[in-house]
Amino acid sequence: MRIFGFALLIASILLISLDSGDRLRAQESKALPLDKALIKARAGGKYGMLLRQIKMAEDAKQFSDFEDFGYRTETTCGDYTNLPRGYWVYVYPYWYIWRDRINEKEQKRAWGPEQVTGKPDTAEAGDQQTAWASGTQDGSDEWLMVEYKTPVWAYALNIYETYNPGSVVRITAFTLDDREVEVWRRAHPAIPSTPGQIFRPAFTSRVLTNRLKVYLASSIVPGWNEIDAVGLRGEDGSLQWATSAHASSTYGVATEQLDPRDEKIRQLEDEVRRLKAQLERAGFKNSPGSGTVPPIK
Ligand SMILES: [Ca+2]
Repeated sequence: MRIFGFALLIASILLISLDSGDRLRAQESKALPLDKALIKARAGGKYGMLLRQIKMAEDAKQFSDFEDFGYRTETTCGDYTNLPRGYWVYVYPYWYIWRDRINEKEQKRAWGPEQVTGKPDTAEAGDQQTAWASGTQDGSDEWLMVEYKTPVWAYALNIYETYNPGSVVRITAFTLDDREVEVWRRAHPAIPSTPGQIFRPAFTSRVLTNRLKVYLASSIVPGWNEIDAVGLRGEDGSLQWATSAHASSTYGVATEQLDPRDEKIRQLEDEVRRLKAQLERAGFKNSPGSGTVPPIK
């Protein structure tokens, strides 16, 4: 009887461990193909401009296979640090961190990176508000990240350089698991004799992607190196225009819309300052250790 009980115990331990192994395998098999996962992570087209994608398979325990977690400001998660603020969506086994809520999209700022989205609309070469301009003319090198609706095997970019062209020196593409892969580079900028150009670098490596990063040697190509639009050519001959854009800096930042949360925090800070001032006027001191005890006269 005792032996039977022991055998039963062993059998149940075996069953439990088999079960957890099965569950792990089931979890692995439920990971969607990455292009489908990307669509799901947009939460019905609600989010755009992917900033980071981090692998956190263990979060499936808490969030199952999908979670629209909303706007987050924390900058660390597990072993990951320096994460950008944004809208977090979990699609097993990744967190996707998006910059934009599409339906809250503000008007395009003059010279903002959002001017790069859509078809070219800068008719004439020159310093035009309908193109992206970096924060300074030559103060630093810059980059421009462009995102497209549909991942394709990327073949080339059509870069509409509408002011001081020739600064593009490197292009990378992000794989659907967020690895940055170099697809084109040259050692030096090449300034054309024309005031603008459509630059069409063809890639030297194959990547399935919908997100690319264009690096500009802005510091050594004098003046603002403005870009109006960036088309993505697929190996299948398709051409897409960017749906979102992100940049190292922008001249358009002066008119940037505040995040409503930042505005709320600012209001609260003002309120705290006002209250502090009132307290001080009433004879309460705000210094370490003094608490709220009024000074002795
Ligand atoms: Ca420049």
